[in-house]
Amino acid sequence: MSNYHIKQFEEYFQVYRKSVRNPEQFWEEIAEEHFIWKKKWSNVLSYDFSKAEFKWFEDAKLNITENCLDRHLHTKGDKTALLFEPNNPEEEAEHITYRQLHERVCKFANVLKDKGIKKGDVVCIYLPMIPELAISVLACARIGAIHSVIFAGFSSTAVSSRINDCNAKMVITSDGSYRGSKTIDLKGIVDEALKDTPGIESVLVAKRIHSEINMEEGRDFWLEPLLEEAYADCAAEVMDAEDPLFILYTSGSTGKPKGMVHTIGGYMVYTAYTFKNVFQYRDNDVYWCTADIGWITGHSYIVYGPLANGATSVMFEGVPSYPDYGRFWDIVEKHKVTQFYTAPTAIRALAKQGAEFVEKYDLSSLKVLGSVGEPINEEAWHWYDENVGKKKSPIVDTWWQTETGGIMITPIPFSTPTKPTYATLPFIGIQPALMDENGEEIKGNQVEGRLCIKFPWPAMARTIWGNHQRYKDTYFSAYDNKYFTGDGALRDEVGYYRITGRVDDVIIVSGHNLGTAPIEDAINEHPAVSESAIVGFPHDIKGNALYGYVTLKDVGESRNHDNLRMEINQLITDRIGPIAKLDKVQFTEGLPKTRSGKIMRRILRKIAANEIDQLGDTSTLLNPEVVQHIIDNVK
Ligand code: 6R9
Repeated sequence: MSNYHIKQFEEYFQVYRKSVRNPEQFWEEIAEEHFIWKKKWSNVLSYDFSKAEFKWFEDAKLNITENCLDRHLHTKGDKTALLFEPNNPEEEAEHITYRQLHERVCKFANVLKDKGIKKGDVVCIYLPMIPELAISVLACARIGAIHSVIFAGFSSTAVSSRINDCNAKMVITSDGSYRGSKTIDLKGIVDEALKDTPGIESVLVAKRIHSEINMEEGRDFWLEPLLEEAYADCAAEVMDAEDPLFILYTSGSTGKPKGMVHTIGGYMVYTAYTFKNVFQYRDNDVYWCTADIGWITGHSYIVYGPLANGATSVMFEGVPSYPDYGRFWDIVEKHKVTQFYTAPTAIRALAKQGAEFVEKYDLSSLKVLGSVGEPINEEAWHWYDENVGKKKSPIVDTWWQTETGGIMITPIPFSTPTKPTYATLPFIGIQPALMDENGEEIKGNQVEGRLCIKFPWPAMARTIWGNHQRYKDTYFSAYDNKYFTGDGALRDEVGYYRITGRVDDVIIVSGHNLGTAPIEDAINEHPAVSESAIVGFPHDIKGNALYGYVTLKDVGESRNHDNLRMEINQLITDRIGPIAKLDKVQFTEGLPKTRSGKIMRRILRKIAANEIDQLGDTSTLLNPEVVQHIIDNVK
């Protein structure tokens, strides 16, 4: 018997030990007993850290949508699979049963086929949080097309660079989206992006806001009439466990987007297994993850993990502040949500509004609260615990990444005693290690270091699309035989982990990972800018906000600085999206550099955080005098 559902702390330790003593046997049992395969694997795991090659369930054949949909039809056909809560609370929520979802996915899959999409083709999805987003993701998986979802807050330039990077043939979008009281012209953004994407053959457009949009003859098609005519049955393509399921872009240390590739078999097994245990999902529960499907959290824990377990998964189109700051709690009460999974930035924003927005609603249905995306600070943790969980619902602070595919370090609710700001213990099968600056593993407790994982796990990303070397360099070169996460962490006296934050060039703003390089590239495009450096600084709600240090060319010196600031932020909005805008821009004569010409961000970070007494040694700089100049002119 496999250990699919862990219910006690003692059991966690037993299963954990089993999973690391013999990982292959452990994962084989889970995979065999809880999923449907068309053909079994010849080998559970083969790997080579030095080549960054990892294969799970090699030669096995399956289709993930049969595991997420077809197999539930007999037992749960009439159960709600997706519960869609629209932006406008006056609009009725939509309960999509497993049977209906199966039919809608099949129809959508047939539309994709009609438009020439085949197994292995890449389809970009640029949609708001409406049912068509989940349905189109699953429709791609049904026919073996690779989905590449682009968060619908990205700009046209970001969209076109992602489309071109993965050679997508099709874009799926909508006429627009609702966001609180605003509407966004998504199709207009796509039109702009497609000026520069020769590979795109067709665009499918879902109707959402009923706005007048441009439809290009022969390229753009309204989705609804095609779906109406489509046949409601579509055989699931037989896929290899190691075929790509999707590409999802994440920020890196260069301006080029990093398309993380996840494959089917291992991802399915791991997301399903983590979902079941981290949320302790039971049959009649209503689970809600507030993330957008444009991020990994939505892929793994709105779509695949929940559906593979036959769960009811809420999909919310709107924002936490509309029509007021009680909206999340209104939804919890209305749908009797049992598990609620959100991000610290949302918790902080809601906490700031005061308790009256929470107190108005009956939150007694809640059993488990989750947090993801960035470290949760102590104050936010307690607010969540007291006001939302009423000190009865365990908080699972789940640490993981786009690259890891699923949750890696987390409490198991009702088993692991929680501790504020600690993600606690590794999930089953996960072997963390803390490394020092010399590349040695730091053993024992009450230590701090760089977080690595020293054994493969089923949901790890397999490569970066079109650039395996970059995958190897980024994740497997810092330390031998280990995956390097880019995060720092500490391990306390009992072995609990606390993630301390990024140790690389990624800054997490409101839970969104932003690479400094692409933002600096955008700023440097401004004709008056000579050089720039971005750092994060603490922010009440966003966690971090962006501080830009910019040096100007001679031509810029005389320009009005406020105008320049606006132009710089406009460039960032155009190239990346409004999420990457700078809160502060300081114009400076120079940037502190090492003798090898590297910008010393450590110093800039301290200045931005107003910790000028902690600058450390600046004497080794090439230009130490510039530091005082920057301090004297802090924005
Ligand atoms: C799932 C997701 C990954 C980065 C990660 C880390 C930060 C995520 C966290 C956390 C502290 C947590 N992060 N969860 N830090 N505690 N519970 O967010 O993926 O968007 O790729 O971000 O987010 O820095 O390395 P992704």
